[in-house]
Amino acid sequence: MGNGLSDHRPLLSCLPSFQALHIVILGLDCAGKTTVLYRLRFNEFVNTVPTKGFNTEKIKVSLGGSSRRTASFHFWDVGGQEKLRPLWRSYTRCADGIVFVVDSVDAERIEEAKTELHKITRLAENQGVPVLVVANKQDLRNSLSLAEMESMLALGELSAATPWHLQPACAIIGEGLQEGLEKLHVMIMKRRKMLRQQKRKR
Ligand code: G3D
Ligand code: MG
Repeated sequence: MGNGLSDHRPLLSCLPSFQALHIVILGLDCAGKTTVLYRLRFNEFVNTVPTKGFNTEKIKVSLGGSSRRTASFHFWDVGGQEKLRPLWRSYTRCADGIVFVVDSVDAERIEEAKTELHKITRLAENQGVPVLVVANKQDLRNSLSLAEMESMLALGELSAATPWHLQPACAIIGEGLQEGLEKLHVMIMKRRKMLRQQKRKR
């Protein structure tokens, strides 16, 4: 666990990390990013404080199925306050995947979430990087439905090159997180295969 207060680019993220996939967790402040990270890390709810820099954890995630396969993910949970968002780009530069957490009850700020999601996926270096959109806080009574989230976040308007999956979740109890990560893993592996094939053809 850590709450790095550095504004510098996480240089370590660009070094070989024993096959761990580099995953950046983004989203507006209070969406539940740190709760997601610590739920995955400790398999229990951890009370959070607003993230001023970033938190990072390497976590083995079970991919389900009968084969008991696991995958190593190196997560970077980056502060979501407006003044910290210009830093997102330095974390996504080497990303294999992005987890974009959205508060499903914060209808007032969903337009802002949409703008940030589209902005980060449009960057040249993020073209084709798979995105797991986590519709978090689905335990709350007035949460938006998945169909509403899909339309309000304009997921259909993301670049055709950007694979995405919208996953309902409750980070407090961990519901939906493993399922979402399995989907993200599949999208990342598909992309890697495609990139390898393209390289061979050249
Ligand atoms: P952030 O890292 O995106 O800024 P946090 O968000 O993980 O710090 O979470 C912000 C608040 O949302 C926290 O509450 C946290 O407990 C709550 N939260 C996170 N996920 C869920 C969820 O799935 N359901 C519900 N009901 N709440 C959630 P506090 O009260 O500490 O601000
Ligand atoms: Mg946080």
